[in-house]
Amino acid sequence: MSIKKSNKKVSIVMGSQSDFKTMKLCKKILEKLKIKHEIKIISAHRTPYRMFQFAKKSEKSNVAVIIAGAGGSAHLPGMIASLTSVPVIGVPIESKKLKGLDSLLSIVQMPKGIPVGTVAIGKDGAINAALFAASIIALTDNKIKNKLNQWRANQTRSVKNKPN
Ligand code: RP5
Repeated sequence: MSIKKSNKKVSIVMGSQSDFKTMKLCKKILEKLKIKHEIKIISAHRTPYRMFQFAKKSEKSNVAVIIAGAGGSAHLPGMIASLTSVPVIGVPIESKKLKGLDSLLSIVQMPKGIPVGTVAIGKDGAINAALFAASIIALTDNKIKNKLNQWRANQTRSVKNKPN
């Protein structure tokens, strides 16, 4: 089966401005891989109508993957996933008091019926969320597939044989 260019974009959303120091790493990776994306602050509890409108519109807006970062009682990824069939990847933000364990458990423990793909807490998670989104887009976009393979090859090359 030949893979065609899909021209899909990734939506990066987060519950607060304070999440951006983590979520900007998602943006950085998507930029490197030349994947179209948008970035927004959407809070499930502070801006519930914004969240509803965003999620409902996502299927018609050429969004292939939604990456949602949230901290604490992190219901944003699950709430968005309940409103759209676009795949949602949740990034547990490292919270001050519980170091992100609260965020991780909130996101990963979705009851059956509405899945949210969950990555590691904090910056590693943000990077992996972008790479995972890239893998999903690469299924239907050869250019992105090549970019992703190149990125991985560079990573492999950067690992030294011996420590110094
Ligand atoms: C969550 O509350 C956000 O995702 C953020 O991680 C956390 C704290 O938000 P701020 O008090 O920094 O705005 O909704």
